[in-house]
Amino acid sequence: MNTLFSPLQVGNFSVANRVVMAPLTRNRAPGRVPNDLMVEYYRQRANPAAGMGLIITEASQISPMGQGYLDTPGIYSPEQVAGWKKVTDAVHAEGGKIVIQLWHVGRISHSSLLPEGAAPVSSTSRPAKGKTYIEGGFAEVSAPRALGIDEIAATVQDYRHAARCAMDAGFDGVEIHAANGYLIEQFLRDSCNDRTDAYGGSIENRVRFLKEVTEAIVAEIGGGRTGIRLSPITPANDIGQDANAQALFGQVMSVLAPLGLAYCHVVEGATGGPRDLTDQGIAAFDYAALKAAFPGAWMVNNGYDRALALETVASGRADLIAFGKAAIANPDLSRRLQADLPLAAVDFTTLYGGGAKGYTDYPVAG
Ligand code: 8OZ
Repeated sequence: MNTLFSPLQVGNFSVANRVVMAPLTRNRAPGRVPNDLMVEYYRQRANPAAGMGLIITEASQISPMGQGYLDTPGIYSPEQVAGWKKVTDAVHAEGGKIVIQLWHVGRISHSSLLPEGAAPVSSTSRPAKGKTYIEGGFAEVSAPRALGIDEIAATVQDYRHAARCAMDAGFDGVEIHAANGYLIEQFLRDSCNDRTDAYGGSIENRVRFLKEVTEAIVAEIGGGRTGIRLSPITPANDIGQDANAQALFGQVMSVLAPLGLAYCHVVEGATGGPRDLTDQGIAAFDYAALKAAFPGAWMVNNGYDRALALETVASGRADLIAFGKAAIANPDLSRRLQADLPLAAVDFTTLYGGGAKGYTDYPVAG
């Protein structure tokens, strides 16, 4: 029987246990380049005998236009590749595995973060309601501009370039960030996408951008090095609910299934919030139907504690469990879970930005 602590082949790479560090934005890359403090943070969590079987990096923008928050790292320039190479070398020296999350925020951005003060880009020109974090503090997101057809093709190439950069930086793979109301989801959901061209309207059209991005990355680095993250019903970032999320994500699975992806990572419920949204009038979602349609490994996330994680892997409902706050506060998370030691709580005041405090100073147990 599989347990949370048994190894698994995930596409082209193997993991020593099923405890995964979720992608976690920390805003500690001034200049957008990974630095030595980040090397230490990931190194501390990398040895699977105590830490994670797999690390997913913080979301990393694929291009200058893909950035939406202050001091998030990129994966498109030679300096960024060199910075990430130090991270992957440190993780691999500990015996760990690491993939990088490829991110384009779309309309969840602010002009002050973008080249020449440009407007953010999206599937739509309608702004989201919400705030981002820029130089000096929180600010309303800026109104976006809808991408033209030729610009969509160029953005797909930016994803492909970023996947190549990830390989040059020594990553075991990439995770496509198609969740949480960012660019890919801005195309997916009919609550946001108001296009009338081949990328809007029908479910097939709205899934087209995700399909082209995923196919381009798979052509560049192979399906066995590619994962994807989805969040079918999250209300994050003012994305709104799709009129038929079950059918939409059914089509996403039809598109992904032939591509031989390493894994699919699903945020269940509201990102960082309740797992069950039916009391908010949001229809219950059948995640098992998606899993049944996907041939790769199945990763789940959102509010998993020890008991739910153990039961979920043992029952076969998922293969891998991604932990967010617990992975920040417990560099030795898999050892604590295995020995049933108490978990340290995360300090919310040091999540975004800052230095070593609340980042590399969380102790191991004992
Ligand atoms: C928290 C703060 C900023 C970004 C996500 C990348 O929700 C994020 C994110 C989370 O996927």
